[in-house]
Amino acid sequence: MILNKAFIEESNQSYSAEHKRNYEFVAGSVSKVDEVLKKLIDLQVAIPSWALGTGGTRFGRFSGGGEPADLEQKIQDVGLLHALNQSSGAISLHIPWDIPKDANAIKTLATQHGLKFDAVNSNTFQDQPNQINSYKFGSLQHTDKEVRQQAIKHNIEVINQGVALGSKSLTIWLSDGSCFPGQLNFRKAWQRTYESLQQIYAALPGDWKIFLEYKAYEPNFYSTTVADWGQSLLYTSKLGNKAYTLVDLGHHLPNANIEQIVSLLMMENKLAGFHFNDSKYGDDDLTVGSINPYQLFLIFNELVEGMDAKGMNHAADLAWMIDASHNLKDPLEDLMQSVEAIMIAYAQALIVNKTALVEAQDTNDAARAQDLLQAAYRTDVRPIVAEARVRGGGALQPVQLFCSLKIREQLITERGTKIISTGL
Ligand code: RM4
Ligand code: MN
Ligand code: MN
Repeated sequence: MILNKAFIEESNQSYSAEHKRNYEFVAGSVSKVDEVLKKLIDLQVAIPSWALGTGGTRFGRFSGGGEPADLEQKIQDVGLLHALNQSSGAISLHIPWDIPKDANAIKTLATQHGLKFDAVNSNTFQDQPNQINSYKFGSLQHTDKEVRQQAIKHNIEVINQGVALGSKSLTIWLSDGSCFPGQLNFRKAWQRTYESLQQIYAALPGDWKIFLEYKAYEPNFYSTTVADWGQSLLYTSKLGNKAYTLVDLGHHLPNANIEQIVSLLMMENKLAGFHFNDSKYGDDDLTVGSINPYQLFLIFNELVEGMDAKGMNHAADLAWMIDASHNLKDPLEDLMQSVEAIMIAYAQALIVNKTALVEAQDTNDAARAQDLLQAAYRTDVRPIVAEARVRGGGALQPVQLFCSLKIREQLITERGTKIISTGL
């Protein structure tokens, strides 16, 4: 389904007077608003192919209907999102959930929708039908060399799939670890994992990067072989300058100071980018900004500060990806809300009075520093984000338009109610 541009224009027209009032009000209090708008228009957030269907939990799955049946339909769904918000111009694939049968045809389809391919993700946390060796006791860390070889081979195949699509990076998330004390020799598991990663690293094309996620627990509950940012950084530092640490917001122990982690990874030029989501307890994969939008703002504040200190291009030098998937909401509404939350946090970080903040920090004025951050956070930047969307060709109110055009109903008519798309 392709969205008719006229619907967007018509809808924008109906909201335009109200928007103009709101935008002029906030724009008047923001310095260099045009620079902020430009940065917002440039930032593109990759949509995970595994989040376009209704997510399940380990207890069950309640399908929402009209889910994409194959990769082509997933690309069409991301195309819809991008048409509405003009900020979802990339897709991140999970292999083997989404193996392109004809890479050229898929690439052409993506280009028609204005989409690029962000990092490709490997999967050695599930056994696939016809797989010879099992990952029950791990993949890259496994005690059996044959299992490790199989997992290495899979990662190299994923790189090759990515090359065919024009992707430039491989994301590895390992579920490897142990559930019981004594089950695993930590040092040997680390060494085996490192040697496996070295082989994958050696297969990277010259202009490719490898991103290594960490996760504190789940599905292993006693130890994880890449458990935290320190462990990921140890691997990526030893691997070389094409290896980076990827921060998934849901992968920390409760109350971790993620913004500090981000700042230090950037200092070391080792921050790959993000898997954005939100959580209350663990790897909840909830809509970005739905639980703790202040933390998201603080992370963006460090990002903007760190990227500017290093002269980085905000849109191009880090990987901006969502890794959220929900079992209640319409997946497309959920993803639009996630992208919007990212844009809001980014806009708020861009309007922090940096000169004053540096001064407050240098003079140990903690009260002033707090005021400065919260002044930005409490500014309602939604009209600025909406203005950026309209200038980029998107909708002023993407979620409302999605609902009023009855897009999900149309997708259900086209695809039926019984399809279960691959993913979580
Ligand atoms: C993991 C991790 C990975 C994602 C899988 C589906 O918890 O976040 O990035 O690929 O879930
Ligand atoms: Mn992730
Ligand atoms: Mn996760």
